[in-house]
Amino acid sequence: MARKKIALIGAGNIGGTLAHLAAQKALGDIVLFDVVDGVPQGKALDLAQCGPVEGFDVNLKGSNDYADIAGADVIIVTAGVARKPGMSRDDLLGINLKVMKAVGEGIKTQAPGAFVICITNPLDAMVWALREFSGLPHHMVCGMAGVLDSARFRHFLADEFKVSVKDVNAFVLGGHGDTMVPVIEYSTVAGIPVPDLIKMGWSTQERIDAIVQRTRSGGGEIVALLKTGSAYYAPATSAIEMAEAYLYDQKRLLPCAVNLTGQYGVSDLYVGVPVILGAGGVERVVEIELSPSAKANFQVSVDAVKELLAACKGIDPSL
Ligand code: TXD
Repeated sequence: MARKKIALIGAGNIGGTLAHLAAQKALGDIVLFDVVDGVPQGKALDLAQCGPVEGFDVNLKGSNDYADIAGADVIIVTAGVARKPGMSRDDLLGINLKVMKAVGEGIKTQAPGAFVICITNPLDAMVWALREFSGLPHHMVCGMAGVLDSARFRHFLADEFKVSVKDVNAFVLGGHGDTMVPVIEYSTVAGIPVPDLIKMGWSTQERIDAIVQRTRSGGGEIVALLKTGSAYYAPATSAIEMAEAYLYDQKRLLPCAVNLTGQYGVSDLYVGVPVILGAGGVERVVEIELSPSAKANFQVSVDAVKELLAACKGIDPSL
């Protein structure tokens, strides 16, 4: 059987980390693509030289030519620019929208059968635009944010309860950003919901509220510390978890940004909800019962994503 092919569009901080993880896990041969000449080639060569030490023997190639992603099974997109001082959200939207157009067209011509995971921010709008530009079926295009946001929530909860992160499960819904919705009713330690743990005296509502808030601004906390960029280790490993679910038909239930067709009362919008990921891509959207407050928060999040899409359509009338 031929090896799988993993194409990584964008060879920046997350792209490089994705390539390293994908190589260590031998997910397939890897192509790192970027518009900057030399960077994907340099990273691919550097990473290939990890092979003899780490014991992986997948091929790694750096490229500036979309022809090299031809036939990819999985594509993970991190291409774009980050917000810089003085740049408005709309400026960023305009730039990354153009990037999604180029990437979407590259995917359409070279790898229309791929499963595509978008990471570029603003996530919920960019994954929607990437799907539009690529023309791929909706179930083959999704966005990574929920797995990362839940991982952050799980880390903070494990720290609070002084238990292993392995036993903490957490749910984060909605758009990626300040409006995300960490759902504490569905967040558990080995099956015990967080509200019960509060009743058991393991924590207080105030402390859990603070953790929810810290999760919402989890990305910003890291940007403030790094100063020159945003988080990349946890974002990369989160996207790899999604890629593995597809490649190995794991039927994982993971929070991903997917196109909704009426679920949760939402249509024609990419937003973070629990889904089953397997060999069929996004195989099923799982509709869970939300408390009135989670429902209200989810609506705020949906409205924020709608606003972003309206801005995208204003910038590019072809959408
Ligand atoms: O949860 C999430 N979804 C996120 C999203 C968590 C963290 C970071 N998130 C976003 O991912 C972040 O706001 C960025 O939009 C992306 C990528 O983050 P990364 O840290 O990897 O950014 P870099 O290091 O700036 O890398 C971006 C690369 C860089 O090498 C550019 O040269 C390249 O993208 N780039 C392009 N590649 C291909 N094609 C085009 N057009 C292009 N334009 C820029």
